[in-house]
Amino acid sequence: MKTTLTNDKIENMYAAAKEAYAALGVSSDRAIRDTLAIPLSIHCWQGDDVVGFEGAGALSGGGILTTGNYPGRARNGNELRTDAEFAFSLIPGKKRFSIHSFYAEVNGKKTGRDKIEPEHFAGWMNWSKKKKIPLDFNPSFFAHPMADSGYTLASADPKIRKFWLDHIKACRRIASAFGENQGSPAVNNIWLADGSKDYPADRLSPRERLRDALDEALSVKLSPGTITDTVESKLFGIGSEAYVVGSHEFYMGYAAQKKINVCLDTGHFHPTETIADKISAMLLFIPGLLIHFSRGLRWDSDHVATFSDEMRSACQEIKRTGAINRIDFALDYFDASINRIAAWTIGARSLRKGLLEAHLEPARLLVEAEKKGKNHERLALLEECKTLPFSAVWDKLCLNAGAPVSTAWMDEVNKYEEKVLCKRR
Ligand code: RNT
Ligand code: ZN
Repeated sequence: MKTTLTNDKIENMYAAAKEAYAALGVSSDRAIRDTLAIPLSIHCWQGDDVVGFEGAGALSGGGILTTGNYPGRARNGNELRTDAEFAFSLIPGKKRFSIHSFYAEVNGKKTGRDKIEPEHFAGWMNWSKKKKIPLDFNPSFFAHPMADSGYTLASADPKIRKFWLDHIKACRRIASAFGENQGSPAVNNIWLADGSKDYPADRLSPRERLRDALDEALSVKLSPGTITDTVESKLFGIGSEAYVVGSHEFYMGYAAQKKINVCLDTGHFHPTETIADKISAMLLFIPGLLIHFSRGLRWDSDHVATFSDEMRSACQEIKRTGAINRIDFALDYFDASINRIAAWTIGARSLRKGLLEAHLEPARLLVEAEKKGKNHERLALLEECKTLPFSAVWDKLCLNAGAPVSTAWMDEVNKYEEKVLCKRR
């Protein structure tokens, strides 16, 4: 889609915007710089509909579901990496890439999830090093026969529990190898769907078993500074409508006790519950947060993330709390009904926008108004901010980062679709 924005126009509009923000005590140059420096962890699984490389068909189980069959799903590591690189070129600022354990490349050999090793991720680690894209990791407790009962680490069956315990231990070693390889910690995010469709008679025992399993897995010491252990809760999923073992309260308590990070997925709460207000409260008790930006829509928690009020207020809260360096920003959704590269790009550009907007807030003035008891001024300022020339600063950010400005990226996606994606049959 054509954009009429030439570089000259962008610079001129930016100059005027810069003055408008400066009048409120905000440096837009600095906002752009600081925003671009924040790494966004892009989730690999949007690129292949959460199928992975184990030879499975469509995603099944684990309370999550991909729908749609838009052409061009990535079918192997090379396609997924090539697609990701292309998407990265459309997304301004620093990027990371998050992969699941079932994206292991085992060269046709059958390797159980309980036996995967860092060497099965050599392709990923070489790519990561070459492209300077740090990796994050996720054990995969779904889409597997050992997860068919609906229970994994919380299973009452010791054989099943042992299998998943070996899996999580293997995953932590792999994440730590990523951290070693990239010289900075890899986030290892633990999410499991264990739960039940209808009201259980015993809610406690599975939670005790999950706690004990996590205790055992996390007690394995790894090189310091190579891994950030994180736990992700959920309110309900498909087939776990009545009960999820790893609920918010469960992991909040667990993480506070163990001093590990919590992952807040924006789609994992009651449909009217949002995460912004949780941030300052949780950061008092745990070292940090991973945020999975997603978009809940009715029963689904995994629609493409957009520049929504929820995303914007989460970014605002994080900036206000002064906690940017304690947050890992990530995307988590999967939509197979649209071009997958566009899906990545829409979510990531929106999140970058949310962060920029938060950096452009006249924080000092807002706090001053509040301290003086002038809450009408606080509200008035917030309202005025909504119509400041934000898009001029956003366009300038894209220009500075060498990323396509405005709608220009959509043409690129269409060309790639024709040249590359449509040839995958
Ligand atoms: C599912 C969780 C989880 C997954 C990924 C694939 O509800 O949000 O993070 O989406 O691990
Ligand atoms: Zn998630």
